[in-house]
Amino acid sequence: MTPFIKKSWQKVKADFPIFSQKINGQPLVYLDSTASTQKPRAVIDAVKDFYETYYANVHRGIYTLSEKASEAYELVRQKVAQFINASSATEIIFTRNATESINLVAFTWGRQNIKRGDRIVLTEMEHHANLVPWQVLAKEKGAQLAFIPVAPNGRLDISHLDTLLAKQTKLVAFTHMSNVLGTINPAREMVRQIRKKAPQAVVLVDGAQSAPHFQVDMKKIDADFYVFSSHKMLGPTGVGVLYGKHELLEHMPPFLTGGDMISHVTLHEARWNDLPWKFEAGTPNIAGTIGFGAAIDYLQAVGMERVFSHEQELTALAIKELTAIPGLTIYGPREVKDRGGAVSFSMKDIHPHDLASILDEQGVAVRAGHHCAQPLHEILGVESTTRASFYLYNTEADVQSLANALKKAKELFNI
Ligand code: C6P
Repeated sequence: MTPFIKKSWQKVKADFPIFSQKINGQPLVYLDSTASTQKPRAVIDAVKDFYETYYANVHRGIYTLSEKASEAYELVRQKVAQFINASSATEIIFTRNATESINLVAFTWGRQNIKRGDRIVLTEMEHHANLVPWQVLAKEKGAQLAFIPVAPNGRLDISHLDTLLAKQTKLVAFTHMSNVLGTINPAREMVRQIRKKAPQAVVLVDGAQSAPHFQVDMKKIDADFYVFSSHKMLGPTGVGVLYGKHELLEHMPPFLTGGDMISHVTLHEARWNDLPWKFEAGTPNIAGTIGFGAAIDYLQAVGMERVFSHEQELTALAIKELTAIPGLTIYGPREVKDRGGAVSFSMKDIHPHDLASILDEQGVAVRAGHHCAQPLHEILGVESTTRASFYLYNTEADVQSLANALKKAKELFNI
C-alpha cells in the first residue's frame, strides 16, 4: 500500500465509502467509533476478493484454493503479532471478539487456577466484558473481587494498587483505555508494580479501546494476556484477538473442542493441537480475518502515532467546544495527556437518549446509554451519558458539527 505520509485527513475520510452518503439529509458525522468503526474500501475489497477469487476452508484441503486461503489467514496472524510486537504468531489466538477472548481466559486459565479465597483485582472503570466473566468465576470458585477505585478526575487511583496486591491476588485485569472516560491507564507501570508486589498474579489487559488507537507493545507492557476486537479497528465484525504468553497458553486447557483444535482423536479421547490452533475449534471467520489483515495494513500505512495525535487534537478541540456549552458536564480527564478520544457527557435537563436522537436528525451519530459500564456510571452518579468518540476519519469539521448540533438541541428544549 502507498504510504499515507502526506495524505490529508479529508482524503483518509474519502477512503471510507460510507461517508459518501447523507443521513437524514445531512452529511454523515460518525462519532461512535468506540462502539465500532467504519471500514475503508481496502478492507471491503479484501473480503470481496477472498470470496470472489480464493474462497475455501482453511487448514483442511490439499488443493490450491484451500492452501491460498490458509496462507492468507495465517499471514494475518503474523501481521497481528508484528502489529502488537508479540514474540511469536503462536501467541495470537483468533476469537469472535474481545469479550470472547476474556471469556476464554476465564473459562480455561481461570477455572484451572482460581481457588477459594483467591483475589481477583479489577478496576471500577471496567466494561462489563472485563467484569462479568470474573464475577461468575469468583462466585463459582469462592474467590473475592477487589477494585482499584476511579478518582474524581477520571483517572485510576493506583495508589490503592499496592494494598490490593496480596499473596492471595491471583489475577489483575484492567482496561488499557476506558470506553466511557477516555482515560488511558498506565499499563506498563501497573504491570511492573504487580510483578514486584504480587509475582504470582497473572495480568490481563483489555485492549479493546487501545490497540485501535495507539501503538501497543507486548514486550514493553509485559501483560500475560491482552485482548482486542477487529471491528473496533477498521476490520470486520466477528474477529477478536487473544494475545497470551506462550508458556501460559501451553498449560491452559482448550476452551471449545471439536475440529481443527486436535492432533489425534480416538473414540474415547483426543490430543490437542499445537498453539495457537488448540484454541480455535471449528471453521474460523476466514473472510473477517482476511479483512482484518487489510485493516492492519491500512492503519500501519497511516501510522499509529499519526492516528493517535490526530485523535488527541480532535479530543482537545471537542473538550474545548463542549466545555463552553452551559449545562454540559464532561466526564473523564479534561487534559488530553494520557487520554483517548471517547468523550462522555450529560446535558442538564435533556435525557441522553433524547439528545442522541436530536443529534441523529442532524446527521451526527453518537451513542447514549451506560456503554456497558453500569457500575462506572453509578460511581459517576448518572444512569447514562451521551458519548462522542473519534477516529482517523473524523475531522475538525465533525467536532464543530457536534458542538453546533448540541447547541441546537438546547434551543429545541428551550434551555
Ligand atoms: N465497547 C462501546 O460502545 P466486543 O464487543 O467484544 O468487541 O468489545 C467489548 C469491549 C471490551 N472492552 C472495552 C473497553 C470495550 O469498550 C468493549 C466494547 C463498545 O463502548 C460496545 S459496548
